[in-house]
Amino acid sequence: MSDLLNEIKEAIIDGSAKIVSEKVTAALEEGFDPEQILNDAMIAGMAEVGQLFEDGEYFVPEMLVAARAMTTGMQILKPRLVQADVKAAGKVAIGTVQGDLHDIGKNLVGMMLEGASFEIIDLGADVPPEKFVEAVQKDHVQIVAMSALLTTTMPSMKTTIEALEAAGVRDQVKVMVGGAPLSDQYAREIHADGYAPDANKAVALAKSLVS
Ligand code: B12
Repeated sequence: MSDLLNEIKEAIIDGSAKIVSEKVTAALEEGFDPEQILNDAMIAGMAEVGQLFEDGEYFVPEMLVAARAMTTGMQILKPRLVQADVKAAGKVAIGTVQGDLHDIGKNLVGMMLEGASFEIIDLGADVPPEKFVEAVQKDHVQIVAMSALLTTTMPSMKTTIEALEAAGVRDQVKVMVGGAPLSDQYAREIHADGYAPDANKAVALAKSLVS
C-alpha cells in the first residue's frame, strides 16, 4: 500500500482527525480513487481498531476518537462519492436499530445510496421500531434499511419487521439489513428482503429491490 494510504490508516487507528483530514485531502489531490481511500485506508483502519478493542488494548474512548477521525475523513470524501442525480431512484429510510449507537456504516451506506440517486431519510442511531413504521406511513418510503453492529441489537431488526407487519405496512416496503454481525441467513430468518455486506453491495441490492 502507498505511504499516504498507510498514513491515513494509522491516523484513523490513532484517532487523529486533523491528520486524517490533511492526508485524505492530499490523497485526493494526488489523484487517489475516493473508494480506495475509503476501503484500503479508512475502513481498514477501523477494522484494526476493532481488533485492538477485542485484544483489550483499546477501550471505548479510543474507539470513539477513531470514529470521530473516520467521520472527518468521510465528510471530505462525501462530495466525491456522492454525485446525486436529479431524478430519485427511490426513497429510503435508514437507521441504526434501537440500543445501537454505531452509525458509521449506516452513514456510509446512506451516502452511497445518495450517490446512486436514492432520496435518503436518515433516522439516525438508536431508532425504535415505531420510528421506522412512521417513516413508511408518513414519508412513503420504498425501502427501510436497518443497520446493527452488536449481536445484542440484531433482534431489534426482527422486532421492527414485526412492528411493520402489525401496522399493516409490511407489504408496502422492502426491508434491507446490514452490519458486521449480520448474515444472509439471519436476514432470511427474520424475513427481511435482502442483506448486503458492504455499502457498494447495498446500492446494488437497493436497486434490485425497487426495480
Ligand atoms: C467505532 C466503534 C464504536 C464507536 C461507534 C461510534 C459511531 N459513531 O459509530 C463507539 C465507541 C460508540 C462504540 C461503542 C460500543 N461498541 Co463498538 N465498535 C466500533 C468499531 C471499532 C468500528 C465500527 C465501524 O464503524 N466500522 C466501520 C464501518 C464502515 O463498518 P460497518 O459498520 O460494519 O459497516 C459496513 C457494513 O457492515 C455494511 N453495513 C452497515 N450497516 C448497514 C446497513 C444496511 C442496510 C446494509 C445493506 C449494509 C450495512 O456496510 C458498511 C460499509 O461497508 C467496531 C469494530 C468492528 N470491527 O466493526 C466495534 C464493535 C462493533 N463494538 C463493539 C462493542 C462491544 C461496543 C460496546 C458494547 C462497548 C462497550 N463496552 O461499551 C459499545 C456499544 C454502544 C452502543 N450501545 O451501541 C463490538 C461488538 C461485539 C458484538 N459482536 O456485539 C465490536 C465488534 C468491537 C469488538 N471487536 O469487540 N463502538
